Amino acid sequence: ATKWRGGNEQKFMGEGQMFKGKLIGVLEVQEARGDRMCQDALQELKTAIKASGEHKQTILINIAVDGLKIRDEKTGDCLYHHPMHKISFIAQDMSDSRAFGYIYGSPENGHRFFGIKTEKAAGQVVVAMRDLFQVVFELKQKEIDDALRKMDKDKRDMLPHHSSSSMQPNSAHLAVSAPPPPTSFPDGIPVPASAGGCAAGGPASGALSDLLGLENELTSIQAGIRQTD
Ligand code: I3P
Repeated sequence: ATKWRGGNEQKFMGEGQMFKGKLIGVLEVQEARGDRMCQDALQELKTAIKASGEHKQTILINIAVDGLKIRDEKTGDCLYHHPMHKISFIAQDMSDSRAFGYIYGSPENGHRFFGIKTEKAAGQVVVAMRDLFQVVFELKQKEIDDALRKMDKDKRDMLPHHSSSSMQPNSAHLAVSAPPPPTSFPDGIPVPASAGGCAAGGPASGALSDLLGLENELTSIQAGIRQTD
């Protein structure tokens, strides 16, 4: 079961948590998740960098609410910025306590594995990413809740003759206001089947598609939490 980790939000505001490391390499992978695949990718990247005779690029890893940023340590340039909802898997190197990797991407654009050597124990970075998944999940829940409240209010404003209670069944499906532990949605946040159709027209279509985007992000974050548990 997921432990409730309150009070973590502050750690991930602004620059968030920072770790030193080296970029072992980046490799295209076929799947969004899979430990065996990640272990193989790490070994392949390590072999390749060694064979090249080059030093690995030294990096700073920022872990914050807007995602994970990999910067060049010397120049400070941001090399990659990866929002958490597109990080689908994290794997610690089984043969090296100072290495880990994660998969970033989407079914449309493909998945890439990022192999990283850490200055200290890789577990520290993995724990920070897991805690961040939790924090981002809670923030997204709040955003959805606020969006639903606003949609209900807009509907009431636009349809003064409808009682507000007629809107209740719709929002009940999506209600996430009570903060249950994320594992209480084993199959993801239920989105009403009719919602996609509704998005095609009507005054609330913009708000609804935003909401569905958020729901998808929430579902991805949830998958991340489950994986890191
Ligand atoms: C170095 C050694 C270091 C490694 C470094 C290698 O090889 O393996 O452990 O740093 O990588 O060059 P050697 O012992 O032959 O000098 P990490 O442990 O941080 O990977 P680098 O050159 O890519 O920094």
